[in-house]
Amino acid sequence: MEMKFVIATHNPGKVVEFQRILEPMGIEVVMAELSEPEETGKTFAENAFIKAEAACKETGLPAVADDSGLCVDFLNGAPGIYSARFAEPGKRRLTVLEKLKDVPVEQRGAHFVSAVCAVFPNGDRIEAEGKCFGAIAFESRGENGFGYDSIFEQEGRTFGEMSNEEKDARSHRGFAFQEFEKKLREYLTIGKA
Ligand code: ITT
Repeated sequence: MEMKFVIATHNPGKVVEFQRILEPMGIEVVMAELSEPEETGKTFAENAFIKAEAACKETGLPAVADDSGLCVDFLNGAPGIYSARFAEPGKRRLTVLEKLKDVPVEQRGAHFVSAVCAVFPNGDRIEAEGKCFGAIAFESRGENGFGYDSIFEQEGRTFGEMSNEEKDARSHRGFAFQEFEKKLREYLTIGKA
């Protein structure tokens, strides 16, 4: 498909993932100097829309954003939409590990959520969401990925220990963009009809 999107994120870990997921779909990814809008939404989807809309308005180009986070069962879903603002920078993973220090394996369930939103200059929007389920490890393992990847595990391996392909095939963002691709193709087909 022939499509160009500004990627509305300031997170370098996400930039890498947006590029490697979107480019094989035939989507050209454009970087721009963007201001950081306040994420005042109450849901992942609302915050994704806020970021995509701001970037679209600033650049005049279609823009796509992701709002994501880690929801830990034992912490009643925290940090959730506050994942990027939870604890001090550099201490977020350790804070989660510390809070779950004596929590047994059966109670360490967690999931990641990614809400993706694209906004077009005419105001149209496409939304998609992905989730993936796993558990909080007892210690940080693996160097790949970013954010909470090294403490989130599935079948005994953390996302930090997986290759890019393995993560994308099972991650919240991978699933969100699979749905996004479907909806975008429909949108483009109908648009041309
Ligand atoms: P932008 O808003 O600029 O995109 P951000 O980092 O502030 O960047 P979010 O508000 O969506 O993004 O916060 C999501 C946080 O959740 C992010 O900073 C990570 O700590 C964590 N997170 C999201 N997806 C993740 C992933 O695939 N692996 C590990 N951690 C992830």
